[in-house]
Amino acid sequence: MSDTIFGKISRGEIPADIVYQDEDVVAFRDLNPQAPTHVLLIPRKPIPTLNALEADDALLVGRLFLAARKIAEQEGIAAAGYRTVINCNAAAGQTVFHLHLHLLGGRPMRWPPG
Ligand code: DGP
Repeated sequence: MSDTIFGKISRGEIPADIVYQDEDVVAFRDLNPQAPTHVLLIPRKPIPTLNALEADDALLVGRLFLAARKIAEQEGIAAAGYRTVINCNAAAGQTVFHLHLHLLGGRPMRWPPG
C-alpha cells in the first residue's frame, strides 16, 4: 500500500501531539478535534482499512482498544464516558487510509452519529 501521513507520524517523520506509544500502537491528538478529547490510535503496521484486517491482526486490534482504555483514564473521561469510532472507506467518511481508532470524549455524544 502507499504511505500515508499517519505512517509518517508513526515513524516520527512528521510531528504530532503524541499522548501514548508502545511497540505496536501510536496515539496522537486529532488535528481537527471534534470533542474536547479527540485522540487517534493507529497500529504501527500500515493496515489501510478495517476491510484489510486479517486474523493475524487480532492481538493488534486488542492492543489498540487496551491503549484507548488507558488513554481515556489518562484524559479523565473514563468514568463520564467516551466514544470509539473506526470509519471504513468513503461512505463512512474515512479520509486517511491507515487504520485508526478515534477516541472522543469530554462532551455528551449524540446517537445515532451523523
Ligand atoms: P477519518 O475521517 O476517520 O479518516 O479521520 C481522519 C482524521 O485525521 C481527521 O479527524 C483529521 C485527522 N488528521 C488528518 N491529517 C492529520 C495530521 O496530519 N495530523 C493529525 N494529528 N491529525 C490529522
